[in-house]
Amino acid sequence: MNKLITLDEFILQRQKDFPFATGELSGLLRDIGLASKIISREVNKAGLVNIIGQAGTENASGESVQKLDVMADQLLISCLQNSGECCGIASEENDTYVPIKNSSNAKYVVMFDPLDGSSNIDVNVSIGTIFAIYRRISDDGDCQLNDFLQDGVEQVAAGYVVYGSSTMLVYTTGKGVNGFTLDSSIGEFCLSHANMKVPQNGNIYSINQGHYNKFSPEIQQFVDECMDKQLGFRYVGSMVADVHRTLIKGGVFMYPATKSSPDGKLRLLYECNPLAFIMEQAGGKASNGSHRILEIDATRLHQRTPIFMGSPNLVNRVEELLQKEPSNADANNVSAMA
Ligand code: P6P
Repeated sequence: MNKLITLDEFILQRQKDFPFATGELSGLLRDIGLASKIISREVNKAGLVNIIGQAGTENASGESVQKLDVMADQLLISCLQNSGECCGIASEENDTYVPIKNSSNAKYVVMFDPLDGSSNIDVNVSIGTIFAIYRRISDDGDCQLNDFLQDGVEQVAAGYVVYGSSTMLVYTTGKGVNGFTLDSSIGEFCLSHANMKVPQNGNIYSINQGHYNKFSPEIQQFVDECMDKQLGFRYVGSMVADVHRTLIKGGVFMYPATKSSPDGKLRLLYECNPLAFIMEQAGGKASNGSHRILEIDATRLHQRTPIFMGSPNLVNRVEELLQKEPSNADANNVSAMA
């Protein structure tokens, strides 16, 4: 039987990968792991304690907030406050960033979507937490907005937790991707998916096909090609679940621009960048159709971006279609989308 390696043990082992590592990043990752265990417990008993349901408030995106969203957000903030390693956070649930006063001189900022896919909570479908860790760029003292408006290539670590048939934490610090499954009997995340690699040639496409009529002609053509080739079609409607499946089984996850959402729906800083970092570290690609997600200029905390990510063969085809010289008809269609 292989030796059980817990997340904490793994993080400490890998700390040696970082010369002059002072353990602060390791501490942050452990604190996020702790918050995830508590969120998992609450998510798994949601139906029992009737904490499902509209909290009555709206988040920064104007979407109705479920009570679990609020709980997850507050839990992550308090764990990060206690860590002493984080000088500020930004989250989907908060209009602006939140300086952490008792560790204002700490080296890192953390951005997260505390409970992505929350509309699926009521129907017991997988949901997730997504996080990105950056080194601050401002001087000591309270963190500043520009600490958060960094391009994705500056991430020092990123990861997600998927609360599904099991709870898994998957993360990278830029030296590969590793997955840990929560063993509730001992309350530990245990290494279950070492050195994860995405299949280079995928055969699953994942998109909300219900929006087909709102897609550009190029995306409609790609979807048509997938159907003509009889690729598998899977769409959960929770980004973490769809990306996790793509990471393991291959394929392409897409949330393109549409006529009503010219920048797509998904958030660059705390959804697309961390998941793109993981996908690239696993040998996949993550693009907005023309550029690496990780190189998109971050200008606003809650900015959106179209995203195509997964097996290189499929992402390359999407980019090829989107970058071909538009015919007159296409050009007219694209301008009509604006
Ligand atoms: P649609 C969940 O609400 C979410 O933010 C992502 O997790 C998911 O990929 C997307 O929205 C689903 O959006 O428009 O297909 O329902």
